Amino acid sequence: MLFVAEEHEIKMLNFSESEPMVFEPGFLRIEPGDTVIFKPVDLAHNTETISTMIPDGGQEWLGNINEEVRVTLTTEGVYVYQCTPHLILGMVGVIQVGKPSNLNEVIEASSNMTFAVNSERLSNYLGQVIQ
Ligand SMILES: [Cu+2]
Repeated sequence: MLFVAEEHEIKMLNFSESEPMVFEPGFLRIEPGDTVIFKPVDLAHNTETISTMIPDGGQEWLGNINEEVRVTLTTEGVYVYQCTPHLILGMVGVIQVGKPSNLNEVIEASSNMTFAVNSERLSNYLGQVIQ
């Protein structure tokens, strides 16, 4: 079978259908070598990896506010990222790249995080990871 790398878009939004301050989709599963593009659809958001919640050797990224970010993920694992100004509002997202070898470490690290609102969001996303 021929492997073709794909591109996936994640929108940075003030509102999705039912949730405020949200990445859409907030959980994304891709194959190693695929590219993710973060689209600043609404203003005042960014995307930044949480360094304790990515796989060993995984790519980190840090976007400016309102900046479109394009990242190709080749290292397998679970990546958690945030919108820095809205982290306290639970504006986080999860990308699963191939096998989720670091899932337990990420779940453990997530237990140290506190959010003012949308506090179930991160655990909901992590619950969608497929072993
Ligand atoms: Cu934001």
